[in-house]
Amino acid sequence: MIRSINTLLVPIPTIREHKLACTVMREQVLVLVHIQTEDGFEGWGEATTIGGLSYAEESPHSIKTNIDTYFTPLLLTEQPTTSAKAMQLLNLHISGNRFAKCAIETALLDIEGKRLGLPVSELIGGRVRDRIEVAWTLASGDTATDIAEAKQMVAQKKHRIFKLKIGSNPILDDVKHVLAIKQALPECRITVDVNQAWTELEAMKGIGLLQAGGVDLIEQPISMRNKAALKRLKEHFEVAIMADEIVQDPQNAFALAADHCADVFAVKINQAGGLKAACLIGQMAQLAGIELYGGTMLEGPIGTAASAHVFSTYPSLGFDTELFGPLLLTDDVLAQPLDYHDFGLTVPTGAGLGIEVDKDKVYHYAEHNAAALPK
Ligand code: MUC
Ligand code: MG
Repeated sequence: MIRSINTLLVPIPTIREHKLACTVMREQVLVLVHIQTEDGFEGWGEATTIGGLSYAEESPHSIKTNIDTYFTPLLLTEQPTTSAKAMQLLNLHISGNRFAKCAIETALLDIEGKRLGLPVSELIGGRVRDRIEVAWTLASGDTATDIAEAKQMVAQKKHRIFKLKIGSNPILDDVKHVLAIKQALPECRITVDVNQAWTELEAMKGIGLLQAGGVDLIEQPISMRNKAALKRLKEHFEVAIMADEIVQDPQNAFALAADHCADVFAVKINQAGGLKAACLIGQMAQLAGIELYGGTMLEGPIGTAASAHVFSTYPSLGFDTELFGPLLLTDDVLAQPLDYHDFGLTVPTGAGLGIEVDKDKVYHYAEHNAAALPK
């Protein structure tokens, strides 16, 4: 039996400004979900968005409000006995709200894993890898700062794949910035994320120049509403084109996969609507011959651990992951931080998510946000 479901808004400053085409981030607000059961188990889940409502249709506040107002009464009344039954119930009675659903499913799977003594990865298909490589996103807004940051990351064996956020400057300025970084780091994989900022014509020009300069992957160059144009770009260029914002729930991923609209899918647990939905998207991509990339909604450590469990189950993860969210934050909310070393992250092995949340830290940051405290 579920005894309680509490939600908290936990804002944590970022280590530097993080500039995307749609927003500039100075903090990340983690929406944490804490579920307790009558038989003494507790589970944690997390949802994040990027820049409030800048990136997607849910915000930290909408996630908290909708869980408190709609999800929690439904779950406490119906008392589903498993995470699968809970998700069935939520999907039947609540439309949309995939980020909120993801946070709830994460907490319930954490509990289920603890009860069974198994890591979440074993409940959602079974892990085939214990370590995953992690890219870093250079987004300071300044070329020299980005190069210095990247060189330091390589020297410290933290990251050797770099993603650049572009799309907010004139195309030729962005291309110059990317190619300067590619030239300064010839051994590294350099990818760009345009976050939908270009028109199809701009994308034809920009991608052509980036491809000629040796860039390795182009992410969501155009609007998520223009599926046909994404397919045209994918067919026109040799460089791999990755779908991100356009990949949403499994239903919509199925249509994209069937139509082979991209070379690579970025999968994000929040965007997918949960961990099992993200596994399903991975399986569909695999069947359609589409490569996989483990994406991030810049989650903190709880969402990142949950994502790592999902990506550990993918038979192949050709373009690796970008699970660097916790490293962008000035503080951690775990008793023991996630294990990042040698360019990658170790998938936790303990029961459930395999992490221990530092409640004092959580409440310390939540107190900066009075409305965030549990009732
Ligand atoms: C996105 O669009 O991929 C991932 C890394 C980052 O800096 O922003 C996110 C969102
Ligand atoms: Mg992206």
